Amino acid sequence: MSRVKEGDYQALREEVKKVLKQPEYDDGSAGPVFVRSLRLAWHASGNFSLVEHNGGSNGAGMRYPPESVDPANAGLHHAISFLIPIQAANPWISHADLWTLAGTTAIQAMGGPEIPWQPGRSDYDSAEAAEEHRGVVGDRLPDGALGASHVREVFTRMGFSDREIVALSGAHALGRCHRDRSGFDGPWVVNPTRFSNQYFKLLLRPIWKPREWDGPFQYEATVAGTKLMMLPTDMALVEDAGFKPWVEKYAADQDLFFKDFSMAFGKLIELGVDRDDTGFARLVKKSAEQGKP
Ligand code: HIF
Repeated sequence: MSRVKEGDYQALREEVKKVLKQPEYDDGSAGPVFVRSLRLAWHASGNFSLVEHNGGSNGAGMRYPPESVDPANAGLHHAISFLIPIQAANPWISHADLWTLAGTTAIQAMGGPEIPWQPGRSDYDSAEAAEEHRGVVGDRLPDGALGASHVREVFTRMGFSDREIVALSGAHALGRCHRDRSGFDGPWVVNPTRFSNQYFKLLLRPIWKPREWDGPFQYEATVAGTKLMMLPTDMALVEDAGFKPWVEKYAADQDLFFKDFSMAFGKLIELGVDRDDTGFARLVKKSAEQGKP
């Protein structure tokens, strides 16, 4: 990996693009796991709570226990290992910035929209990570086995509307579930390395049946010879009266989906990032100080 000039994020995006192609891995691309790692980015953002004002993508606490050993994050070490050479050659960028940059670069490289991104996130050390996430990991991250009220609760807590929740869920056009990670199995769409509105089109088709197997409850259908899947949380989007109209709109209008996804995802990766006037992101202060008047 090459070292690029400090602050040259465009050059760093090119470095990320070089590691996207991984012929031996999954469907041949590191892109989907980078995006899920927007649980490294998202993930880190995904356990953010507006109420308690901690978690979020600032800090990159995912590198340390308890988050690094949280089963909800299983498999994300793949994303970390693909990014290590870039981080090693460019120690000037924080992990939290690199992970968010990698995820957004991957989405665009796979045919998706450009996502607004700015640098400035700082990393925690291991003690800060443990303190920041004490008692909050696990119950914050969404559980794919649950229904619409769970999805709405998790995302409303992060400040997202029904429209934004449905748009974000379109990320499941990428990648797949792995038996040895979540217990679920299979991709959502036929071409899981191409960002598109396929996921919404498929959700609306009356093809989904409960899968009969020894794994966790999920739906399955065979399309163009490929076995596809939906999680209960995916199916919840067409079962809920607040979510379904957005599934229909995004299935009919890919441009609208791309526009809404870009805004919602841009918002997701800014959660928990407090910027000062210069754009530098401070670590969010912890409960001890928050409790003071
Ligand atoms: Fe996912 N998601 N996600 N997801 N996700 C999985 C995989 C991916 C949920 C559950 C799962 C979002 C929200 C939710 C991606 C992107 C995003 C897996 C399978 C599960 C179970 C993991 C495995 O077995 O490897 C739930 C319940 C969500 C809330 C509704 C995000 C929208 C905000 C955050 C999002 O961007 C991607 C990409 C993958 C594929 C990863 C891969 O390794 O291929």
